[in-house]
Amino acid sequence: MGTKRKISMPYWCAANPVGDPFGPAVMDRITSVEATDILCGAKNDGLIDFTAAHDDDLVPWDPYNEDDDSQTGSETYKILKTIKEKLDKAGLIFKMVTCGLHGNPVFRNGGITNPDPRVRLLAAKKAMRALRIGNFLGAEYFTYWVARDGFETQFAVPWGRNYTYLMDGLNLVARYAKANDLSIKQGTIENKPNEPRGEMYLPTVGHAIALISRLESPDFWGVNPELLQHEQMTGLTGVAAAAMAVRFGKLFFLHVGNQKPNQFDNDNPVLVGMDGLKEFISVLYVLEKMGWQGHVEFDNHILRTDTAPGEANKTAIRREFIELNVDAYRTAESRAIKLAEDDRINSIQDKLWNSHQEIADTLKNGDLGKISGTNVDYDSVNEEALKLGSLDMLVNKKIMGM
Ligand code: XLS
Ligand code: MG
Repeated sequence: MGTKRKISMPYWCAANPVGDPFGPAVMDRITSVEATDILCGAKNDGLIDFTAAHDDDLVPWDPYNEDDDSQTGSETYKILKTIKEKLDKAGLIFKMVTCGLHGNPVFRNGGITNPDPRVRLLAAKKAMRALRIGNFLGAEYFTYWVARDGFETQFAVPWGRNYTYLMDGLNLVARYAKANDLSIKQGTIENKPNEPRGEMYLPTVGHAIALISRLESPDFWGVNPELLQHEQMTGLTGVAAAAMAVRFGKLFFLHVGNQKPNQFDNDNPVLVGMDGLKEFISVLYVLEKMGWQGHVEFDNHILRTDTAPGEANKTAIRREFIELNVDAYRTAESRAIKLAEDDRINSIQDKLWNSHQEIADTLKNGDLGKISGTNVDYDSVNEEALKLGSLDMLVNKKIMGM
């Protein structure tokens, strides 16, 4: 059968007007209410199941009016109410909220790890407001991605304390969600190696999982790695990252897109771009084999070549972008499921992984005397060639539909 996963398309991807460091936005901008209409349309047509947003994707932040989300007469409340009504009507589930701590210039030297306590306080209050907004829309997850919590200059960081600040900030999120009985029951950490900072404090999935073990409520927290982008930016593989997170019960959901290894954060749509086809199918294959039940969330943008200004384009191109991503994701997913069900691959793996069960049991049971007393014939083990190359060729041919 295979797992047909639920799909989330966030506001910041669908609404992205696609600027880059070398040129301004190409697409006409849309409001959060217009973005809601595009997303609800995609839900009505069976393309997506969930959505997600930063606080700033929905309503602007005014640090001098920090409770505007709760004041029923405010413009902020009116916009949020309109969005909620539209989402409810379409049955589009608002799955995750995240707090934007990268855009506003006050956070240019970091949000929750900023060495200046005044900035950390602003970040904490903004995060609490984002949690309330998420609760209003029924979000289940709060995501912390490292944003500007990082550095370029080694001597400007209060090392050690920066990780204490990080833990304090994340502990506050979990405490606020629990104390107010918010709809948000879980948090996720999204690692990234660099960009926007030269270096970030949580560059890998392993860093994030290690940090979680030191938090006040480790069960509240998991990870949402962005694959392929955030691992492959530094040449790491998302396959091992995903597998480790699943094995530790920490993969809450996945951000997906495409990436050419060792480049800037490409954020290409799934499968689109020079590389990544086999790597992405491999990630989905591993998740299928490991029985992971979570959902995927796109985190990518329209190729700049595929954007165009203009009133008609602003809706049509964004809609085509959602269709392209869903088509690419479902294509990769169905190929991954076929590979997981392939008898030849399964029987080769069985021979590689499930031989000599008595020895495997001895090692698993860990009885020191029994391990010392068990012998293998070194020469016969050493003289076996594994033929992993032909397994890989078989997989490649199947990916190519041969
Ligand atoms: C940036 C991140 C970001 C988060 C949400 O690289 O992927 O978009 O997913 O803030
Ligand atoms: Mg992401």
